[in-house]
Amino acid sequence: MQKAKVRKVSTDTLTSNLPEERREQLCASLGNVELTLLYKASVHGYNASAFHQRCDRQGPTLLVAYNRSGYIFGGYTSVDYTQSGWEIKDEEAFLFSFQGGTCGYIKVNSGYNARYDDAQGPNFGQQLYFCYNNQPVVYYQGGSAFNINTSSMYGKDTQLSECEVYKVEQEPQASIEEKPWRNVLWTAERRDELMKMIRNHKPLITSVSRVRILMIGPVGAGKSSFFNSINSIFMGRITSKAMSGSAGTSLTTQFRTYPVKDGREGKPLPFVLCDTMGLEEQSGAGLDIEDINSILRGHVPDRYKFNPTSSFQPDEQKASKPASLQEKIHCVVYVIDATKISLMSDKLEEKLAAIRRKVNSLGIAQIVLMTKVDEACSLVEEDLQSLYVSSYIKTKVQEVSSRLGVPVSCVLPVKNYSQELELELNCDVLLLTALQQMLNFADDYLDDVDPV
Ligand SMILES: Nc1nc2c(ncn2[C@@H]2O[C@H](COP(=O)(O)OP(=O)(O)OP(=O)(O)O)[C@@H](O)[C@H]2O)c(=O)[nH]1
Ligand SMILES: [Mg+2]
Repeated sequence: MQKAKVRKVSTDTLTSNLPEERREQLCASLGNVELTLLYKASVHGYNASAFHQRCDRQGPTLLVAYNRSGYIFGGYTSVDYTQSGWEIKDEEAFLFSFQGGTCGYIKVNSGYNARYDDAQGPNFGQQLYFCYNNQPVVYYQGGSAFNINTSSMYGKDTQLSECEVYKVEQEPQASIEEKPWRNVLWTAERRDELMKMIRNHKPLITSVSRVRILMIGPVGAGKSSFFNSINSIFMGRITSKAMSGSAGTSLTTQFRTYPVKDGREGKPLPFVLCDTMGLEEQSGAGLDIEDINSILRGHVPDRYKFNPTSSFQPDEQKASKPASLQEKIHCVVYVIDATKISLMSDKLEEKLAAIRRKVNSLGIAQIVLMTKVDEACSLVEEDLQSLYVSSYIKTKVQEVSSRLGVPVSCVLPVKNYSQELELELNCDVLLLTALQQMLNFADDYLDDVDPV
């Protein structure tokens, strides 16, 4: 359910009730899509046959319900309505509800019986029925396809004021810019040159033998994967030393400082990638801003286990004398998932802004690594070399730059290794370019820092 690129609701003569901002959020979670309004209950009737007449055999659809208490909620199914009388398996099905400015998503369990495809009105998992009994109501009964809380989903107000079904279609192509907006040489020579520059990099200050780069970002953004990807390039094969994957909360729970070697028997490279637990929007969950402060100052040891409810307590003796410059962080990298930028909540944005203020106050260099560009744009998924001609990626880079308040030139899009079994030249070039830039930025910091 990712792949973002939006716009356009084509409504023919029907007028959509879906506010622009809500539509954009939904589109962002659905991918490169266009929405066409097929059915509108207030016009066509809260009536199962009217619904089927307009919505059967239309491919993927998004149902959006509205109640009088102001809730907007519904569900997505990627499988046609056909009145087959079968239980429908649909691994992509999900439910959603807007709470405040953010959209909550609920996955329909493992895909089986995501819907019962009968002649009645729309349902999800034979649990949540819309236009139930041909009435403007929503009806929920428990079951195993998913678990919802009816008070947070629709404020327990079962009376619908509207119910709309949209056809969801992939936009044919993201548009292509005539000229690339950044120049990259996608050649093996360039990759080798970047590797050589990184290998031979000498931090500006002799007391610092390795540049320490700290990765910070929301859960699942690709922090650990970035380390794995860089490690893979220098090892010459895909590696997965840092645990990566997806879970509701951060998979990484320890502070890890990863040196990278130049090949299996090779020398350590002049940088260390520091991996952290993911950020979460609530306070008391995920990585804590006080912990970040201690990491920046070089007080937190490798393998320190984060505790979201209490921050790192430095050893009193150690904390009283400042850590050496070598132990401190020289460059902070904000790792942001390109497919989640529009969905980033205000709370998370505020948390990131607070971290930025902290990092700014210490004068440490900062960069944004925008990951999952392959998932964000179908053009790029097909060919990574389209990255800098994709107008969609360009808008995402601008969006992340304005949400985080960093210049566009500090946003570096990459695709991490995630499911590949072999290294790929284009991936390497982008990842190495990003790493090289981190080393340069760290140099700027070291150039300016007081060595004492
Ligand atoms: N397609 C694609 N998948 C990616 C990319 N980067 C990461 N992933 C996948 O995204 C998921 C999360 O990646 P992680 O590296 O574990 O993310 P993280 O930021 O370390 O997450 P936490 O430690 O849980 O906070 C994994 O399944 C990765 O394979 C990318 O650039 N493209
Ligand atoms: Mg991780």
